[in-house]
Amino acid sequence: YSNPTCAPGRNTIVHLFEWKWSDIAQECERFLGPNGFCGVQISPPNENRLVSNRPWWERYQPVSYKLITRSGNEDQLRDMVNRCNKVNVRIYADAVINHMTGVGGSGTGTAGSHWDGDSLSYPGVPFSAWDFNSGSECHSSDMNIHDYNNAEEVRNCRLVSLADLKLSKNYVRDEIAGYMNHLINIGVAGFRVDAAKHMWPGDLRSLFGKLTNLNSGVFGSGVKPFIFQEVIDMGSEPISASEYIGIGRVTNFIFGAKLGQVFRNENKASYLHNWGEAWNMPNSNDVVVFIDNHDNQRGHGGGGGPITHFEPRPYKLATTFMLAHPYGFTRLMSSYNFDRSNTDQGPPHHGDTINDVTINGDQTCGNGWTCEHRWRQMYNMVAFRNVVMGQNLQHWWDNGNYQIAFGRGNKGFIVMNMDSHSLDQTLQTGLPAGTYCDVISGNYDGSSCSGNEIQVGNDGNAHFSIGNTSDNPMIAIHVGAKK
Ligand code: LM2
Ligand code: CA
Repeated sequence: YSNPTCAPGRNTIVHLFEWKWSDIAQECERFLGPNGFCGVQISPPNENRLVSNRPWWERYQPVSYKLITRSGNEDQLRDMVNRCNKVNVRIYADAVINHMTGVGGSGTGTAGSHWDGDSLSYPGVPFSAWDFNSGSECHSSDMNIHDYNNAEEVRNCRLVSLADLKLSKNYVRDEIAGYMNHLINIGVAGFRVDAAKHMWPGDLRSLFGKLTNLNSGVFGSGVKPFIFQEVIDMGSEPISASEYIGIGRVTNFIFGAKLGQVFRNENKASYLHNWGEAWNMPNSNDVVVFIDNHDNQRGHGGGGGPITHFEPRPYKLATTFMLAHPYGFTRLMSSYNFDRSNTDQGPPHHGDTINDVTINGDQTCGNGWTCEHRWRQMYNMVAFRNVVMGQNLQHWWDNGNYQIAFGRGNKGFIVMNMDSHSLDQTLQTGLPAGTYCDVISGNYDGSSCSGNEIQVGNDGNAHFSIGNTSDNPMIAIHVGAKK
């Protein structure tokens, strides 16, 4: 389940957090397909609890596996999946399968199903009390998780009082597998598995064993879904991401934390010369990497203080480094603007309806949507990654401090200056001679560069100068943007 199943030549997904299915369908056609994105991580597509003021996190409280949410209904989901697949953009669903709603209270969900968090009754599935972990499995005083040093408690007790599903039970696995197989049948390519740390690796292995192969009409026969498990492992708890490797990929939270330190100038960029496994991270092919996610960008999930779109300069640098470097399968975050003193704030909306994503004349988004993936530096580096994929990192250069450069075979080269003085260097790029567009300062339109040009000589050398006060203190060139 570790193969991302991207269409050929595509290597990065983007989390279109809280987008409507109709907007994602359009985004696949007008932007993600043409710009070489592999796919989209979508918000949970299944029925969720209605919470007053509609915080984003209500979608992490399932009521049933009916495909009706604020993002759209099943017809709209199908239309999105079909239209995205048609332009070679895959859909990865966020699977919230560790739990149902918070306990206590009752109500109806986004598809009209009743739920009762006192008696643990979810007739829309149906699940009832004996499908949840109880005092026989969970031994904490109030059934909640308190001690992250106790693996059994973390997996059998309630995460923030969310009714904890008993995945050791075959019936529960069958209902969840039925939901996931329904999505597979519709044409999704895989899943982000929410709260994987809170489920036993063995239970997940059995559950995934019940999944069907991807829709052969789209993917051909015998292709398994891509599965990446959200395991927050910062290296300090008994539950480690390595327990989940082999079942599928895992989210690498150390990646964003460590790069955050470098691009906030708290740890020298020159140390990145051996970035990857040598930094005590899992193998490249076992991880999904990212700078921030929907939780830690607002202080949820315990991930802590990553660089986000609120700090655009280091965010663009860190993302560019991630996309230029061979380590991991890359995911971009695409956010909506929110008041940082309100970590609950849901997406832009009027009443109960999520607002459309609007597109400005310069390709950026409006209506409250941040669309980091539409920033030129981001999407041009997604293309860079596609061009250099499979090429070794070579010609590393640094000044022993915060200036670094490296190449990817004879396909691409990048130079970054996070120092407090300018960079003026002639460097070996490994690239064929010619005139290249710097894809950070501008675009290549097939014949000319709208930004700066870089000359690579017959010896592969090129001269780079980057001021230290620039908004984008970096230069990236690749053979796909050569005049
Ligand atoms: C995740 N990963 O393991 C998600 O990435 C994260 O966003 C989810 O938490 C979490 N697991 C459960 O799916 C979010 C949010 C929480 C929120 C839950 C449930 O970060 O704050 O908890 O979703 O909606 C909320 C309240 C909490 C309350 C709980 C249950 O914030 O105070 O607990 O609902 O009613 C009493
Ligand atoms: Ca659990």
